Amino acid sequence: MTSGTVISGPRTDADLTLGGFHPASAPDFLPPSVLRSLQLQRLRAIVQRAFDRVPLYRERMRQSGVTPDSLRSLDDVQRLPFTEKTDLRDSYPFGLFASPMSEVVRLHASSGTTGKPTVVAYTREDVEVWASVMVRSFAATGVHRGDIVQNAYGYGLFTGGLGAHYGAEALGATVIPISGGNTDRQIMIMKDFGVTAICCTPSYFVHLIERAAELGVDIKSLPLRIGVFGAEPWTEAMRDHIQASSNLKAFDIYGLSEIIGPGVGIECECQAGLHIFEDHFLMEIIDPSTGLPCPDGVEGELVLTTLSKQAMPIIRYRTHDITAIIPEPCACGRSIRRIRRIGRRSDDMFIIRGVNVFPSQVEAALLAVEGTLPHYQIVLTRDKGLDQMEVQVEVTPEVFGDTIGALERLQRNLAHSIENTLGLRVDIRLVEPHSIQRSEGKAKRVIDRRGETK
Ligand code: DLL
Repeated sequence: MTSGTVISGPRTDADLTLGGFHPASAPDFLPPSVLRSLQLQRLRAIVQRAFDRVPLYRERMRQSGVTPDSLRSLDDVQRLPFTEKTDLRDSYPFGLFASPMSEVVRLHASSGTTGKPTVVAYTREDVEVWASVMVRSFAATGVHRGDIVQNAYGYGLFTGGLGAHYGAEALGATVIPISGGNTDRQIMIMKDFGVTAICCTPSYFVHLIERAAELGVDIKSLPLRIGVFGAEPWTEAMRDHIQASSNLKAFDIYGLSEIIGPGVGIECECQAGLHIFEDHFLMEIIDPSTGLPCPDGVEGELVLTTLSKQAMPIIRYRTHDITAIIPEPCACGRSIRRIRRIGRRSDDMFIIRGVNVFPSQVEAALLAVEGTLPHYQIVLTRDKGLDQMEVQVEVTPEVFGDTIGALERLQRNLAHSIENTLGLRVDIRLVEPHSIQRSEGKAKRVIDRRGETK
């Protein structure tokens, strides 16, 4: 048994349906004081490992005058230097590894927007810990042995596919490793195999719903119960759309390759924030401009430290994901704390005529108006030095066939909804169904052409 797997607990019938996994015996429910001392013990060990084995960490710790054995409390983590994505890029490909290649059993990589990808490594134990947090993730949503899981996250260097695969399999569910894309085949399999749970990005699931309708498949009549959606920001309005157009319950799953992949955190059946698997990931929320800690409940940037990853420990990683710790305990009884849904990244923000805009605000404003589909794109241009923002949004086929007057009314309503949210007048372009490119993975919401125009 590895540190991440289930602590032995009662063997009941429920145990058996979960493939031997009993949620109540998982570290999700540890008394907070036990959890905190486990975290401190692991923090000290991992910082020592990073210090001993990774020159970059040793150098940084020396510069800031911190030694691993000077960490006396969890708050002492704040004395350690941050790690940025550029550190991973600068150490490309293997410079941050803390294990010899003979112990590394897996590599993944995430394609950055520029240049070389960032590479991440796993020992056998790391892969087991990853599977264990994914087991706990699926179990939190109600997936169990006997479920048929269609895994439409991309397999390959992206962590989504294999991460969800190992977890679902370890839980004892039946996995269909279909990967992303080939939408018509996805729908055929979903129907013919009696799929009960699906994993993919929320934007891809919206596409699947729409394509199923075109193929005459009524998603609502299928046994599909649970959707495990993540890898990109989405809104409550999007969840409402998904749940209303299918009969499944849609859960938000969070993760990032640098930390482990999917399975850093997930919503439980209460759907009220994401529980972070704190026994493996130490979280902090900081003010992104000062680097200082934010009190619970206050929004800031999520900073994560891996507490058990052997091949590539990551200390105080600046995720750029904006969220807040939810101070109240969850009704599910898990003691591991929750964060709010990640609606945005600090580097997603763009500024239009002095107003800070996040794509998720636009999504929420659009979906508040009936008659649109959650397919939209924001196009930024510059005209005579002035920034322009156009929101292209697809309308439903019924609306598209409507009178010019009705379309103009919709356009006005959308413009108002966005103006109310952002305090900014933007151009709205209603486009016909299917004209915005569908993504099989992470959706691209913003096209910034300001550099191309005058
Ligand atoms: O997207 C890992 C993953 C796979 C998560 C499948 C969930 C499901 P990366 O490609 O490294 O890893 O991208 C990580 O994606 O820093 C966030 O900005 C964003 N992200 C991931 N999950 C969510 C989510 C995977 N649930 C980056 N909500 C992160 C909002 C998310 N953003």
